[in-house]
Amino acid sequence: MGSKYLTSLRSSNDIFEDTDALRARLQEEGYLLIRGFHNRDQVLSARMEFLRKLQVMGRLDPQAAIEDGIIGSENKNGMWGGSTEQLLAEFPQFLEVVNSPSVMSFFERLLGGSALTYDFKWPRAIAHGGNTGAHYDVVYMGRGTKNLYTMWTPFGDTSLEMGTLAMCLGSQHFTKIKQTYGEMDVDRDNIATGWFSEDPLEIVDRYGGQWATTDFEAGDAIIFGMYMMHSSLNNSTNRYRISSDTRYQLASEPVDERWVGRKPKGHYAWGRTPQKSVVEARKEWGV
Ligand SMILES: O=C(O)CCC(=O)C(=O)O
Repeated sequence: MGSKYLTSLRSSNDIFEDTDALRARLQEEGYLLIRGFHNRDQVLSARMEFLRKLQVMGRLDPQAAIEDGIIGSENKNGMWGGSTEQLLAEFPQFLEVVNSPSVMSFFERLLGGSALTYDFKWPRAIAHGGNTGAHYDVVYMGRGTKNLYTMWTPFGDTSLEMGTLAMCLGSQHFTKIKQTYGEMDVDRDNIATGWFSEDPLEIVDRYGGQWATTDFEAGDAIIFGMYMMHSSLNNSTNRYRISSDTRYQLASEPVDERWVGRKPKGHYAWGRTPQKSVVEARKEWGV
């Protein structure tokens, strides 16, 4: 932290009421970090839904208090990506947080019109050693408007050591990467993982930019666009890092049909063999 590779994210709470300033910041810096964006008590109730699920799955340390979310001996993630119907059955408090009237009205204000959220959402509990490689979200959900936004919400106070989300500042302007990797679609091109790189330092050394992250508290959220490269830090603790990523856009713009409706079809071709590796693809793209 404080090196050429990693700095702190800045909060946009000071301009929260100023829609033009929020838009300008999102445009210039690629993200909006809002402290206390959600109701903290609701976030903590949703956290308990995930913890109870982990307990039922036998994933928690049985000696520890459920609230602590201590990872059990199998050290397995919980990945619960699903439709509104599936999530409503298991995690109704979670949906109350990410679909809340205040979240929707924020996106309506930011985007300047009626907003919708993709039905498919990605809550997850990341075990020790887990992390997410560097990627643009567009490669997973780029078939509708590109004016689509991700909101990442931690469900619990989440220190750097637990594996917070990190933005690559400046990556929204990596023209060559946007024109090659950024045009990829994992279901069409079937490139393994969809991650551009698992080496965050390589990106800074070759393309510039600087990674930025912060400790998060329950209630905080970060919002960013489809061409903001991001990854997560490693969870180096014995506690689950619980978070979700959810998506929002103008209702008047085209949607990526894989992620909306009662039974969204999701990724339908990605993962079939043979897959191309990103290393091979990057050679072809020249990036
Ligand atoms: O939570 C993570 O590890 C990754 C989340 C992510 O990639 C996203 O929010 O788009």
